[in-house]
Amino acid sequence: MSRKVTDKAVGNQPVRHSRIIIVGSGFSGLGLAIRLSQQGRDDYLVLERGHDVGGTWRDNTYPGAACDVPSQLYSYSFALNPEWSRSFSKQPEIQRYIQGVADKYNVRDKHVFDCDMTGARWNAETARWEIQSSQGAFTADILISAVGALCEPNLPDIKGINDFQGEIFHSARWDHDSDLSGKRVAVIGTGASAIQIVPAIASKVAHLDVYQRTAPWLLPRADRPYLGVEKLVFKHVPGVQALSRAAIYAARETQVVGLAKFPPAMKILETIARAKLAIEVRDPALRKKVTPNFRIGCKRMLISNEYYPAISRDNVDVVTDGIKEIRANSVVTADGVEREVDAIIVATGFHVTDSPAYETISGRDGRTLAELFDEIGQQGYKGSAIHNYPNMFFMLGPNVGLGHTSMVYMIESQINYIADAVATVDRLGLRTVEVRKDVQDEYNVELQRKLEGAVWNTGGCASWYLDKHGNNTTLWPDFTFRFRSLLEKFDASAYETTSDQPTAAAV
Ligand code: N01
Repeated sequence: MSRKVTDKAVGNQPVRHSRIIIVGSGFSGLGLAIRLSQQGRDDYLVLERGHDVGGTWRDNTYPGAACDVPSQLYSYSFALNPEWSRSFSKQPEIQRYIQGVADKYNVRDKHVFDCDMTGARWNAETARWEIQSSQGAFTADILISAVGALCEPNLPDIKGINDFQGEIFHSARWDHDSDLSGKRVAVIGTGASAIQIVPAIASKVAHLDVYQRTAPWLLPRADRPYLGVEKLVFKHVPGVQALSRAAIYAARETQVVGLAKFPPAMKILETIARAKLAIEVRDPALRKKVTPNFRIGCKRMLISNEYYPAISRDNVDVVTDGIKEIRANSVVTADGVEREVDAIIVATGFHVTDSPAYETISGRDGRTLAELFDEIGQQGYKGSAIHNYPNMFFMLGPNVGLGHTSMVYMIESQINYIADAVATVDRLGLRTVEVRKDVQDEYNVELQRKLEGAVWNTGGCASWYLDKHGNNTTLWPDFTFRFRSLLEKFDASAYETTSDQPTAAAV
């Protein structure tokens, strides 16, 4: 821990140097910052483009936003919250929880808020990352990307969309000045965000058109408020909350059998989903429209008790003809029908495998991550390192995503690994550390082998889980406890290292 945070001027430009720079302060960046602080470090900074911690939970403020993983599990293991108001918390409560954790662990003063990283370039001579940002230049010995996968809104390339004269905004950039009451509204998309927005606005708009490209599978949402007595027990009886968390974890983990190992087992969930559809959508024509045509689990399974009743309302239409163009005040579908609207909500997801952030990071050979991924697809090692990007680690990198349980569990696994990596670099006096190409290649061959039979690859759907090469570069294909044990310790032997100290050797 020799090099600390310092300011120095290069020419007229002040350059701030920090031993470690974390980019992003959502669940992953914040959690890692807390761990570094707990290790007694103060030689790190967190650059956060927003004005607060929270990441996707700060940004997604659309009506109805809530988590589809129970809060007992969708929270840090080191900061259990006995005060959750319900089993599946809504966005404001989750955001308050994250803010509270940042305060409790006193890491806010390690943050530079409103600081958008616009570029990062590896300088082999100085063995440092040179970072450009909206708040000037920084350098770091170790750079950690914690920007997340669901942060860059994906705006659909629909003819005329820029000429629309009414209100138009993405689900993750909700315009709270907009009052949709009594208006004719279109929602484009029927993913996890849209199925929460539609019930939240259906009763107050005059008319709602839901533009569905692919019908999603929906399962029941076992959501309920916690009783006061339950909260008291969580708070005062040791072990009960941890036990509840473990039970939720174990129940969710059983889904891996069907999702990744033996997709025919997904029939059980499909039967439940079909029954729900039959009960909640009474109109046969509408039911036919919203019946999915792929195996459940291939795309993210959604949970809602309110979506089907909402689309069954008289003032809601599900439109399945593709959108041909958007005009000044209307949406026109492929069948030539023009529907007038006052507002359009674009709930079309995020740039996951083609994040614009990748264009800003240049590695050892000068290539950006975007160029590399364009050629070979998103590939990394343990979701945490990428060959050609020395002294750089990734939170939520390639193949860390999940469709069935809490991402916070994966995040904490990566925190273990990356915090240990940084400690190892210090302990061994390493100047550079870069994952070996042969190790990374072998890791990815094994990942893709496991994914071959998984429902995401074989279930007959198109999804953002697969990249343009047809590879699943987003999801972890196994039980999550295997990921946890794989990342328990930093494996320096998988890395090429150089050293300041001639005697240092990889362990
Ligand atoms: O985005 P999505 P999301 N024209 O990509 C459609 C997390 N999350 O924001 O299925 C017309 O899932 C697209 O159609 P299709 C969660 O991880 C969690 O809803 O590709 N339609 C799809 O219907 C989730 O997976 C929570 O055919 C177009 C929709 O838009 C992730 O965020 C809540 C289109 C996009 O669905 C993303 O969810 C919210 C086009 N050009 C989000 N392009 C919870 O925890 C896309 N679509 C509850």
